[in-house]
Amino acid sequence: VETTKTKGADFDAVVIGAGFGGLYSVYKLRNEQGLNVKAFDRAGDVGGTWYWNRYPGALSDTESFVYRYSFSGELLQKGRWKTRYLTQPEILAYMNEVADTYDLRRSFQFNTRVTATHFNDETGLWHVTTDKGETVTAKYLITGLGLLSATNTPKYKGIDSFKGQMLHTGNWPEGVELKGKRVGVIGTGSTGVQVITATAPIAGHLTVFQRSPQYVVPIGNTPQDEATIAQQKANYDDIWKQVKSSVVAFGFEESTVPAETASPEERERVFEAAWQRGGGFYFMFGTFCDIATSQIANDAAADFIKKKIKEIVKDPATAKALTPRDIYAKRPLCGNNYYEVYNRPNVTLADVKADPIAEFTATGIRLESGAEHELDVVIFATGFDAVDGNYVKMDMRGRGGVTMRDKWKDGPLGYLGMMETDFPNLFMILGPNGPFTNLPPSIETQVEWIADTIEMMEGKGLKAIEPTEAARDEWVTLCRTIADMTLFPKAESWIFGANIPGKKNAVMFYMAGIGNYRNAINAVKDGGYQTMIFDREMASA
Ligand code: FAD
Ligand code: NA7
Repeated sequence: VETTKTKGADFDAVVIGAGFGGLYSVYKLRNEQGLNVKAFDRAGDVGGTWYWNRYPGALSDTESFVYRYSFSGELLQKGRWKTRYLTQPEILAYMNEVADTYDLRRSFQFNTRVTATHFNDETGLWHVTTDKGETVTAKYLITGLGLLSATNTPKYKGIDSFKGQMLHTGNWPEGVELKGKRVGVIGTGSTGVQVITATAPIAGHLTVFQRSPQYVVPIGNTPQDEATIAQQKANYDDIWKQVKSSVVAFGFEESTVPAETASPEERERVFEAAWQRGGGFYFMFGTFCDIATSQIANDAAADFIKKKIKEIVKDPATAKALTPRDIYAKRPLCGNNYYEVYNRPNVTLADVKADPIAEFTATGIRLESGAEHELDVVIFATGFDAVDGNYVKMDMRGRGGVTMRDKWKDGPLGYLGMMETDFPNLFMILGPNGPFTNLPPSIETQVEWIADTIEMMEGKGLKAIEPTEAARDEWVTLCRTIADMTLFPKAESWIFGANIPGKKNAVMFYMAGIGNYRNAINAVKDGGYQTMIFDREMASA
């Protein structure tokens, strides 16, 4: 059992979250560095995203061989999967295996929500308070709260009068039975696409309430044979090297060929091959290099998908309603025969942009036109208050009592996607202005940087580290500049906070890829942390 090194503190570090980020933090800081760590999660066990999202069809859209940690050769060789993508039960089993292998669970207190984190100027410690009424103190605070974790449920008139069952995909209970039921799904993002395609074959009737039509390419979730898996396991050194120096970290080489200058035949050939191969990020980044940056290239990709919708969907009015009118610049989606679902006799598409939801009634949903949809179950696939959602839910206070809610009132800010001014020794995993990639490799990258930084602090006997305002501002400006070089800001989605009513539009990601991101953060470390202030109170005294 570890003893606390920090004088006057209960623990050296508090970790919040038991997902990929939190688990690895406990491993690095406790198992490797011998710090005394206390960790919390409001969930009943490990898993994070994969603990909460148990809806039918829940699946990674990162391929199985790279939706995992890279740090342990032992874990990599033990990896088991059957298909190209991982189902939620497989990922949850994997997270449990990680926790068991490294004895991580004993540092966690589950079913415990952290309600407040206050930095004490006098002691230089974090005071972490939970919904159980207890407060612990620690020198370091590592938050792995998840960037797609605070669920968003729209408020509808009459919602309390609905007598059926209401479920959010991101908080899915055990034992839900949809077979034969009249099911309504609100939302057609990544999650909606998965839950819709999984529910259509089992529901008595499925009504999809679609606000924005989406570009959805096939996922291509084929079985994977043992030989392919063995080959991937044998090549992990090269695979991770490629992943960590790539852009989106999805385990394929991004294209270097522009669509802008490709002939129509060449575009058709490449898009068709990608359609057959499957994968949302592959379709956007593996086909041509300019789909996310050139309007011409983007139109070409969008037109290809629109043509597919017309070919697949038999009823012309439904096909039209399913056809996106905006550009192709949200998180790229993929699904299992998504558009085909709408050819089924038991599926109805309700276009709630044309005819918005007016209210919930006791028996279902009434649209503004007066049309009524009778439902036994309503599934909210309405997404998350992304990136800062779980941060502003907590009462977070830094130096002088400054609150995070106040600092981030015009949008969340972060230095290197991990730190914020006036919040010393706070390290946010997937915090604002971090990388936009397949996430486990980015999470590992950040946790390793955090652990190295803490090791440096302990080695030098330093008390506090925080970024300068100039460095933070420069990073935020850089993220804005990079985002503006892409088409992403032109589409309304959670990537810029557009999905939450009243949320200010802000740049929340570093979009120059994991390779550049790793170089940038390692330059700060290797350069001796010139952009940081150490032991600020002592410096000014
Ligand atoms: P999470 O796994 O979200 O864990 C955060 C944890 O913090 C949660 O367990 C939560 O309960 C806890 N927590 C938050 N606030 C508090 C508090 N105040 N007190 C106590 N506990 C708290 N990413 C990909 O790269 N590829 C994919 O294919 C992919 N598919 C996804 C599919 C779905 C349905 C969703 C929702 C997300 C998907 N993601 C995917 C993103 C996914 O969230 C990340 O890949 C990764 O799991 C994030 O890990 P994390 O540890 O940062 O956060
Ligand atoms: P998303 O991508 O934010 O999708 C949410 C969906 O819900 C989207 O279709 C929204 O329509 C719709 N929505 C949201 N609010 C409403 C209201 N009030 N009325 C009708 N429809 C609404 O969330 P996901 O969970 O699918 O995916 C998030 C990420 O998690 C994903 O990228 C994966 O990484 C996992 P809109 O498009 O805003 O018109």
